[in-house]
Amino acid sequence: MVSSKRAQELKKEAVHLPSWDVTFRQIWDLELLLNGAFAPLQGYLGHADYEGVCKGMRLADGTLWPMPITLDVTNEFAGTLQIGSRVALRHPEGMVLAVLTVSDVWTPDKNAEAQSVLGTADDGHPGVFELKKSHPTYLGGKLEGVELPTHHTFRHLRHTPAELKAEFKRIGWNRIVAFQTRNPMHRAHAELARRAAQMIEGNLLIHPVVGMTNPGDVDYFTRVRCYEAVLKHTPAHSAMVSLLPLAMRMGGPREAVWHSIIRKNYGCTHFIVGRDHAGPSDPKTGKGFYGPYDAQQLAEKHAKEVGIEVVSFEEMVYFEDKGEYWPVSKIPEGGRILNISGTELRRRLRDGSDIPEWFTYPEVVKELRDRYPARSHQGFTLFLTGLSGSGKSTIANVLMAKLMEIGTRPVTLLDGDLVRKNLSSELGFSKEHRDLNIKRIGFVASEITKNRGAAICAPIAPYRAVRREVRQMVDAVGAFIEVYISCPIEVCEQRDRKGLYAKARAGLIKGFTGIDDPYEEPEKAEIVIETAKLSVEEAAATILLYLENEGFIAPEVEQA
Ligand code: PPS
Repeated sequence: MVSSKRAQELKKEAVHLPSWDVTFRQIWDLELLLNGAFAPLQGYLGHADYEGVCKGMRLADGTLWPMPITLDVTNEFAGTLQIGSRVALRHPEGMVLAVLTVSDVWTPDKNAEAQSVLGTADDGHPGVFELKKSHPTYLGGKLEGVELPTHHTFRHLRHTPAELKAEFKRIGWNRIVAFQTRNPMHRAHAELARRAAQMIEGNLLIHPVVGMTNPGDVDYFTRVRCYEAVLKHTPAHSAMVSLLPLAMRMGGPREAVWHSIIRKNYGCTHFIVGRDHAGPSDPKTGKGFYGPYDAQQLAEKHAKEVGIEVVSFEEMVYFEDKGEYWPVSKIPEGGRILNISGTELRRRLRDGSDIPEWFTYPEVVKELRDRYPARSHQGFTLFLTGLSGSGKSTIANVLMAKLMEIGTRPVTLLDGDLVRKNLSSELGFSKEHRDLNIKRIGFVASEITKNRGAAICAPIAPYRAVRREVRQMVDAVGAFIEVYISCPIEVCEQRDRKGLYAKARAGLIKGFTGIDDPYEEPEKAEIVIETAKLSVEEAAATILLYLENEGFIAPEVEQA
């Protein structure tokens, strides 16, 4: 960050500079570059540093740094720049946050980056997915910070590294163990963190990530209220909470090393690394992308060089015979243990069933129940995808009528043709426009879902990646139910209610889905309807049955 005098000069200079509006993902990196959490970085990595980091976790000068931090931009924007160009980095609302002096411009090989940094190039890994989604050209260069992004939530829990260090000094803490988390804390986590503080004879910093975490994680508003509740159950003055606005890459071992450097920069002397630190699991197999203790081992290996002590912990489980939490390997043979997995907890919330006191605190249960009401009170999106003429709209209309008849939620139909007349009236059928169209539908559907309504979408949505993006958007606020309206192209073409297939065959429409444009079939749709075999009524009944079985439609007595 520069002085206020220099900031004024930079703001004046920025009027004449090319501007880059930082994306939702980039804002977190920028904040931590500017506030010193990413020290020793002074800006975005140049090409040589980037190569060194990807290949061997080191900057060109040999300094340990595990995660590539670069600014990804479009080819068009990069084309307007030269080495030495200055770029104003702006908040999406327009404020100048920093000025970048470009030292390097290059096109990365994202597959190679993913493979070396995250250990896989599989899109099922959320970090790989985000990486591949980012813009194609990277910029490197030093930054001059004008203004840090402002946060309006939980301001009392926000600190820059310098502020946190000053706070530690003020309250006389000199041995501090940081606990990283992206989940709500339950008794097992609180116990683990308490033991770590006891072991090091120091204090505890609960340091949750509130930037980008794993898709599907509990939103940070809910989580932070849970952390504050946990704090009330810890001895006064022994622990504190501070929020870390980090965009995680979910990179397991490398992420753990990165996290330890960040915690060192925030003034911590110790850092807890538990089982599966920042390790996502493969949605296809359910297995972790990394071994459960890989992250711990790599963090331990580099701890000395980082200058922080890693406090390694294994999984804690509830030892019923003792009524206490113990590390799983210390439980004697035949000892009775209790554990509730994340999946089981979600099930209990969904069904409204009991969440026992040994597992978590009553305040945490209340927060989670408010945030995740039983399914019969949740919003959902039914996302019908399939070829033109497969029957999406007809089925969607019948479904809308039935759901309105049931009457427990407001229902909105976002039919493909209708959307294209209103919301997406200026769009065509290129891949780019189709993706934009689906993102818009997804955005509206997620708003409806968040407000506990039912959204029925019926676009072709031919591309898998954007359907997955919409799924993530909606899943974060309610339920996303993908319904593949499957119908052989020959049958759709025979029906040809709008005469579009005939036009496409005659070459009057170019890029028609199924004829000379792709349709990527869903791989994991919740429901598959074969409209060549079922009537419209049967198709709608199948979908309603699914909603009933999954608890979205409850019996009338329960609704009351
Ligand atoms: S997409 O790909 O999801 O954005 O398409 P969508 O918004 O559902 O719009 C599809 C409707 O537009 C008509 N139409 C075409 N479809 C596919 N390809 C091309 N080139 C095309 N041009 C026009 C067609 O009537 C689709 O409606 P449905 O209801 O699917 O038959």
